[in-house]
Amino acid sequence: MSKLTSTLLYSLTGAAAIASLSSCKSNKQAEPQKPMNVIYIMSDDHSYQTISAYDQRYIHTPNIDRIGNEGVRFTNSFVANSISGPSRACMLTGKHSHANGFINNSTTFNGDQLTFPKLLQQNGYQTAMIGKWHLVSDPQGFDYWEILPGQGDYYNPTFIQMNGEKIQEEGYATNIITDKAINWIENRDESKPFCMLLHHKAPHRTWMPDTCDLELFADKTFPLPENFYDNYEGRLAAQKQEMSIAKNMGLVYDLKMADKEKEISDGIYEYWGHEMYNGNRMNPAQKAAWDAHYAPIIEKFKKDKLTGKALAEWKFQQYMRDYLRVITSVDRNIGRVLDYLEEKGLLENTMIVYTSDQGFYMGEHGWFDKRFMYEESFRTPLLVRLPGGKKGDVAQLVQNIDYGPTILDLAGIEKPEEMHGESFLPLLKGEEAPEWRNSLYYHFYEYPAEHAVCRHFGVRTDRYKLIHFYNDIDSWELFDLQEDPSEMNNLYGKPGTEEITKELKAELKRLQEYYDDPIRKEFVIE
Ligand code: SGN
Ligand code: CA
Repeated sequence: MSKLTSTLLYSLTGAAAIASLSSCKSNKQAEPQKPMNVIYIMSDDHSYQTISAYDQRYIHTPNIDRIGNEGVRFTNSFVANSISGPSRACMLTGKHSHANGFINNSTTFNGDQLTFPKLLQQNGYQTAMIGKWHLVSDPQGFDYWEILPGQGDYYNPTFIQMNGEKIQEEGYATNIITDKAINWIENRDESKPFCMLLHHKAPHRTWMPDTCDLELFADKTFPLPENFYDNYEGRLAAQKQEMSIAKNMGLVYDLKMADKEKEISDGIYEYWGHEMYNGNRMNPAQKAAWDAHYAPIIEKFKKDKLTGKALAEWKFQQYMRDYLRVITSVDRNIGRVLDYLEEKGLLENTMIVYTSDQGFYMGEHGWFDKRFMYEESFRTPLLVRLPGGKKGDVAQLVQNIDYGPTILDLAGIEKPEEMHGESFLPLLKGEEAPEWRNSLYYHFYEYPAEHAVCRHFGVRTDRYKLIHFYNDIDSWELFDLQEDPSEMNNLYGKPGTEEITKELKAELKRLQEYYDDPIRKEFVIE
């Protein structure tokens, strides 16, 4: 591939060029530009399937939808590495995992490196980070931060404060994180623009609902995804994974069947399940509400003695109900933030982002969790409301490495060269689309580890996906997303795919060079 044609990926102008373009575009008297605030709301493991702006099968999320309805819904939004810490590091640094160093959840983030909040802070923004952080080292670049230790707890969560002190708050995490965020905005220094990162713990495993939401969806039966009983034929890594609802989702731990007699047992983190649901985490009122809901379900579950498919499907239904209850609380709390901003007149000068650290499986392929470069976990929801900006869908391929450059662009700060991502601000403004990337690069490293998803890297175009699984496995997968959106039919090596395989391998190789991923020296694509 020649150097010229290799600009397939980018010919996007830098922030400075965009600024100068827009400054000479119009000769009408420009309104005095208020600096734009930013509220970046990110949940943990929130699937696009469970946001009604994307999918109406399961739940109605009016408040999250509002962000998209009054702004932009990205229909092709992806992460660079589908797991929490790494995804957060990509988002903060604008760089792929190999370059920011946080490749898996056992890494410690090098907080001395450049991040977009640091640049905003240096340029007069007031910055804050509240909620799940998950990068081990203390946050840097924030005037204020208050974070959950590790994954944090749903009930009566502990927070680490800037002085290193830990405090335990009474209540439910999603409400408390929202309270803290609103409180910080309310008491900020109004002479400066602000950027707040509001990071929910919800809806991360074990999907514990707030007491007021426990009865929701109780009578609902959700349709099983078509490929719930996938046998993973032709997909070796999928055969090795341990994220199956039937086999790896715990009755006690995940599905709250923590009976006092401890008769229900499947060996999956049971001790921790009993600690969470029968230990001292909840206060008496919370515990009473919890038991009022789950005790009759436990009793019936014991009586029914389900096995095989009936048990797998019961697990799926319980999982869906709890997950959607947790989403209901996220949606309600986003409504609180929007109402607050509206009341304070801040909707006019604040860009609001809603996203997740990655997607999640709602039973597709029989799974929960994420990690794979398959669509459900590679994609992530992305809704952005920019005052005065575009309303509608944006279909360009965007990735979480683009968030930093976009927010910097909005603040008029030039993107540092080391950032891999690109500003999609022009797309948000509805300006004539700049030439945009035609392919995305992905690299997942967390193996061996929980859920046993093999290491892999790959490339996705608007139609095709090529993945290479490596380490203790050496396999390729090729999917035609147009013909096979559920990625059930691995076409790699099949007659007739030679040409497209060659093209995708060349593109993958080019991306590894472009982003300078050292894996290309260990594994040469041929
Ligand atoms: C925990 C979960 C896993 C999950 C990882 C990563 N187990 O280890 O199911 O895949 O987090 O999730 S749990 O028993 O502790 O819930 S991530 O979103 O934080 O990366
Ligand atoms: Ca996550």
